[in-house]
Amino acid sequence: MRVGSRARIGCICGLALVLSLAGLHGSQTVSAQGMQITIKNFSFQPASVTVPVGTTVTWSNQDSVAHTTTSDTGVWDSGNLTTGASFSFAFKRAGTFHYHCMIHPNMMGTIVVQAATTAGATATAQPAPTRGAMNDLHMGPMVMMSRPGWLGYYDSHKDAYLSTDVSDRGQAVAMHVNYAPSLADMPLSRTPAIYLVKGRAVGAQLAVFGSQPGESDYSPLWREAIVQWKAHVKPVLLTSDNQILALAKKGKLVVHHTRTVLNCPIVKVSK
Ligand SMILES: [Cu+2]
Repeated sequence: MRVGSRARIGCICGLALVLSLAGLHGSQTVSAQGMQITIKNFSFQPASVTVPVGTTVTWSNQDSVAHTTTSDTGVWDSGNLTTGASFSFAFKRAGTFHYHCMIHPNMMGTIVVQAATTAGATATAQPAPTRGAMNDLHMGPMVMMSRPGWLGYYDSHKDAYLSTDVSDRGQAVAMHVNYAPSLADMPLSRTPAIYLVKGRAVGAQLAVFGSQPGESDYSPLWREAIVQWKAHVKPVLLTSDNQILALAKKGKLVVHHTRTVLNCPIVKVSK
């Protein structure tokens, strides 16, 4: 829900980290020997990766249906990958390579291939590119790091976010994030909602945010609202909180507001 007068689109980099989230796509992980991308739940996971030149990227299909990994510009095409099948491609030149699934064109991904000197295989200390207040606070040199991220909807566009801590122990284990019970003490009024669809949903469903950076009520601490479609209703793609609340009013779905708080900073806002 848009609360502020204008959404401020700009640098929302964290102070200490430069997260090389490429574009607006999801997560990334870099390993020295190669990059593994899983095709699962009708998505490329991670959807965006940054790798050094020379990296071999391998896609493995773990879905029950066939998919392809197909370069938007004809650089590679796996053909149909059935369940359990994989395809590898060695990236010999730097550049940004967008790709998709031929069968499900809404499945998209990006491979950013960087000159070897700029893509660290592990977190590497780099000289801070700018001098400023943070250097006066003795935070040391900036480091580059890669970590998983996700995409979520806010007012019908996609934002990229991280998930780092949750107040529920079971979810912490399931999501591989920190268990932080004290997050639940955050006042309700200070935690905008993150809507998570449970059970039946369309394949491309993502989390839906009730705010984003630039809005007056934005906070990286979100109160989980669980959305469930009524049994007789055919799910549609949910992309905004207004849409969810309108459908709830019409009796199409149920929104269950929980006391669980998630720390999910939005790190990239799209227009
Ligand atoms: Cu597909």
